[in-house]
Amino acid sequence: MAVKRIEAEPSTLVVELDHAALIIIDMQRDFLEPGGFGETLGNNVALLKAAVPPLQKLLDAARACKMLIIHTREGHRPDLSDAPKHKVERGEPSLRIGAPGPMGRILIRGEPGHDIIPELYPAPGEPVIDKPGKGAFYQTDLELMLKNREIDTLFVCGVTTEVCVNTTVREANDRGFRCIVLSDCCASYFPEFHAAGLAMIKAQGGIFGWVAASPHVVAAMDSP
Ligand code: C5J
Repeated sequence: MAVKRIEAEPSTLVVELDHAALIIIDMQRDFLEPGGFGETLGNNVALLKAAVPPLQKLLDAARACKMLIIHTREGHRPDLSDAPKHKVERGEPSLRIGAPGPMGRILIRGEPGHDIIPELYPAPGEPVIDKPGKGAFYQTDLELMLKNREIDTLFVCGVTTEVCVNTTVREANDRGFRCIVLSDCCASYFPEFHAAGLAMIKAQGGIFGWVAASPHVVAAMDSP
């Protein structure tokens, strides 16, 4: 696979796609569909849907160029033994993590709401990382998987920009990975947090990483 130039902020990047992976954060029904965790917290889940069409194109391009694609899901064991007390005890008791909802128990592994939305469903062989926290590196084997495949650059997208995407990018940056966040393939329930989340990543010469619009990345993946 060739070395590609990618238009990004704060600077253009040269990326060896063989050493890059696409990390899709938490595109789960619980965050994107009515009746899930996101909505129980009082959010308008429709705001997250804008990221789905560009992400579908990006996913197709990454699959076509045989890039490593990793999906993540935030959630907990049914007995909540991996869920911190102070995470569970937030909000209205009937709407908390583990409470029954229209898509099963909220944010519990194995429940329909915990799964990835059909539009972006993992293909056979694409790893899915189940994470108990906001960051995809915390208490998971993601770092080992990336190092074993000699990955040094991560294209990061998903929801929400300022929570799980930002936390993962910060964790990755401290572990030596170069992150490129796809601005139109991320979303937030709060448009101003989306903008601030991206601004914080690329500020100060790219203090946590780079930000690019997905058409630039798709073009790089598509070019021979
Ligand atoms: C949140 C996430 N927002 N995936 N999770 O609780 O960003």
